[in-house]
Amino acid sequence: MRETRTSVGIVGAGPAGLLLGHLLTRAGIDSVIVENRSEPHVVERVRAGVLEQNTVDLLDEVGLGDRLKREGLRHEGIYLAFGGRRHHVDLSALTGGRAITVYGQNEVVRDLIDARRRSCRPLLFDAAAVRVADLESDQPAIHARVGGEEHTFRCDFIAGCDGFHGISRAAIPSGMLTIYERTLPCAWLGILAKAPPSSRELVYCRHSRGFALFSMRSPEVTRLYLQCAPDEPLDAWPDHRIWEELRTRLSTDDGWTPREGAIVQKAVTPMRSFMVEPMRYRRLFLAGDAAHIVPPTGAKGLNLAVADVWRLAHAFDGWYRHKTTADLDSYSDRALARAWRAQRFSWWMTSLLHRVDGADPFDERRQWADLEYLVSSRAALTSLAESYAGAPLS
Ligand code: FAS
Ligand code: PHB
Repeated sequence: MRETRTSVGIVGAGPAGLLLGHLLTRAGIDSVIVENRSEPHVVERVRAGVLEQNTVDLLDEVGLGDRLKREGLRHEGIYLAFGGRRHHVDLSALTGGRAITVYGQNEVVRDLIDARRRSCRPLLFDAAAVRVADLESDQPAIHARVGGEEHTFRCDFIAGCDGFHGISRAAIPSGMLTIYERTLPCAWLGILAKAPPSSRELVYCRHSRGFALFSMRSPEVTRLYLQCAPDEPLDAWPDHRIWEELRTRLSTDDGWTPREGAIVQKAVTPMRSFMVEPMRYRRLFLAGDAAHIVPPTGAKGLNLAVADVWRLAHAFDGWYRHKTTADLDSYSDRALARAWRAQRFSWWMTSLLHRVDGADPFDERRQWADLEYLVSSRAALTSLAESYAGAPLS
């Protein structure tokens, strides 16, 4: 059994864990990242694709902006579509120049892994039987079997960046946490298609048959989503049926319709809202999906994970540089304040644009009036734009 001493032990090599490792390395703070899946799995996993202005600014500030600037697609607006018409939301004009950038989460992860490799700091994939221990002590530990050998990483702090299904949150004594959750009665069927995007910007669509989203990954690849039942079997959706449904929901009276192409990936993602409070237990700090899940309609998941580790890295830096616990002690409250704002916005976007089975005619007409008001009110559009483009990190 090998025992290694480090400052911050990080569980999980998703965007949260990898970015935290990067920020700590820049601050001269030692860390180890332990991931239980393989590198190809972590890199190829298809997830988010929209980066807020502050996420792009931070990645650029910490030396991870080159490929993002070269290959990312900066969008100064989005479309809202309903009743056969697309309505443009000029994010940039409504927020004094803030915008979003479309750049796949897996590209962000690829850039972060490359940076970690260049730093020569430890990044362990395929770690088995990962568990955290001694949380009551001043030197908590991460235990894992790597390459068939038992490892113990003795840490000052542990960052639980292991997502919703990870072990970090589960390691906190249950009485110490309050959980808020809501499972939505729908899911998203998402596809990647080899088709040049036929819209320059994203289209969020409310249709009587359900929500649909037109997004993209590059000038050659379109990313599309359909609202479906939570337990929808994928084999009920042959490619032709997916395109038929996308055409029906997304096509608008001005003749716009999504360009079709070979579907290279498809998956159903359940939709839930989940929050845990506090995001800390003694020297274990939770960040990203390990602490909160938002419905993807607001494109907030990845951006929240980035905001959490930006704040956590600051807090660790304050401890190692000045031995102050101020930011460590306020981390949970401040991260939760931002997460609840993102939860509010994601829930609002979801209720505005999704069809609710069994919704009565009053609810349907009220949803319609909500959309009509939104696209006709600069004040309402400004509220959407500032939440969607993302508030500066603070
Ligand atoms: P992640 O889940 O990305 O990373 C956690 C890491 O920890 C993973 O690599 C995992 O393998 C590892 N891990 C888990 N258990 C472990 C253990 N026991 N030991 C060691 N490592 C362990 N957001 C959007 O905005 N738009 C989208 O379209 C979108 N699509 C999504 C689709 C899916 C299927 C999911 C699950 C999420 C999606 N999200 C989307 C949200 C997503 O972007 C997350 O918010 C983001 O991945 C959060 O990053 P992390 O907190 O790093 O968690
Ligand atoms: C995506 O491109 O994957 C995407 C975009 C916007 C969302 C969710 C997902 O709200």
